[in-house]
Amino acid sequence: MSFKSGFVGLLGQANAGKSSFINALLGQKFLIVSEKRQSTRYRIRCVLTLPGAQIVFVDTPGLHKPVDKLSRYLIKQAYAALSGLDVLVYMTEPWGKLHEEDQKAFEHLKNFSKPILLLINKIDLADAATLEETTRAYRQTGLFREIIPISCKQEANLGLAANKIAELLPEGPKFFPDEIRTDRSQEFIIAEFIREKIFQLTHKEIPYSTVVEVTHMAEREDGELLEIFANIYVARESQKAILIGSGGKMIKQIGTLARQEIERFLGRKVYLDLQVKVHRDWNESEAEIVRMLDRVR
Ligand SMILES: Nc1nc2c(ncn2[C@@H]2O[C@H](COP(=O)(O)OP(=O)(O)O)[C@@H](O)[C@H]2O)c(=O)[nH]1
Ligand SMILES: [Mg+2]
Repeated sequence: MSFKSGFVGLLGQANAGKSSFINALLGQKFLIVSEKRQSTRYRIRCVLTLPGAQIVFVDTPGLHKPVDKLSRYLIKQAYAALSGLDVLVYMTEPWGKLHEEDQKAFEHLKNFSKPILLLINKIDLADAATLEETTRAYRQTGLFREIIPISCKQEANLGLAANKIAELLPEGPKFFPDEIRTDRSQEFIIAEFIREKIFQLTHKEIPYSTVVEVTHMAEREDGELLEIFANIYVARESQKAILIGSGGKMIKQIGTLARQEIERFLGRKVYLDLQVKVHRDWNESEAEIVRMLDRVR
C-alpha cells in the first residue's frame, strides 16, 4: 500500500476541544487547553506519523462572534488556514441540533472542495438520544464525508478518527521525520504553557490582553537547572497590577503552575522567571497585533 500524507485543518467553535484532540492523539501536550474561549491564537502544526500515513494537523483559532480587533483578526486567520488543506476536520459538540454558529461557519465551507469530516466531541457529556439527534441534524447538511462521535476526555474513538482522516489523505511523501511532532520551537511551547496558566487564573479581559515571550533559556552553571526567562506583555498599567496581584501573589501562582507544566514537558527541573511589562494598547490595531503575536515563533 502506498504512503499517504497531507495537511489537515481543525475548525470549529471555540472550546469544542480541537486542541485537546490533537494533544490526545499525539500522546503529549503541545497545545494549550482552556475552559475559556479563544485560547488558541497561533497556527500550530502537529505531526502524527502512523505506519501508512502522516497527518499534519493545523490547529487554528476557533470560530466565534468577533468581539474586538484581536478576535476579528484570529477568525480571519482561521479561515485563511483553509487554503492548502487536504482534509478538513470540523469539530462540534452534541447539542442535539444544528448549532446556529456552526450553520454560519458552514456557509463558508460550501465551496470547499476537499473532504470534510465531522467529529462530534464530548460524547461523555451526552446521552445516546441527544447524540443520535445531533448526528442526524449534521448529516442533513450534506457537507460531511464521515461523522464520528468521540471523547477526548475518555479517549473514545480517537484511533478510529485518526484512521478515517488518514484514509481521506492523498498519496504523498513523509514531510517530517518520525520523531518530529510539532513545527514550533521549545521556547514557543513554553511561552504557550505560561499563557495557559494566565488563562486559568485570570479573568475578564486579562487573558486576552497578554502576550508571552520567552527571552532567554540557558543551563545553570551547576547543570542542575534550566533557567527560563519570559516577559508577559499586557496592554495597560491596570492589567499589570492585576497580573502581579497583591504582594505578587498572582504572578507567583502563575509561575508555579507554569513551571510544573514546563517540567512535565521537558522532563527536567527548571527555574522560571516572569516579568510583567506594559506594551500600551497593543491589541487596539491589527498592525500592532501582528507585530506582538509575531514575537513568539
Ligand atoms: N467533557 C469533556 N470535555 C472536553 C473534551 N474535550 C475537551 N474538553 C474540554 O473542553 C474545553 C476546551 O478544550 P480545548 O481543547 O481548549 O478547545 P478548543 O478551543 O477547541 O481548542 C477544555 O476545558 C477541555 O478540557 C471531552 O471529550 N469531554
Ligand atoms: Mg484550541
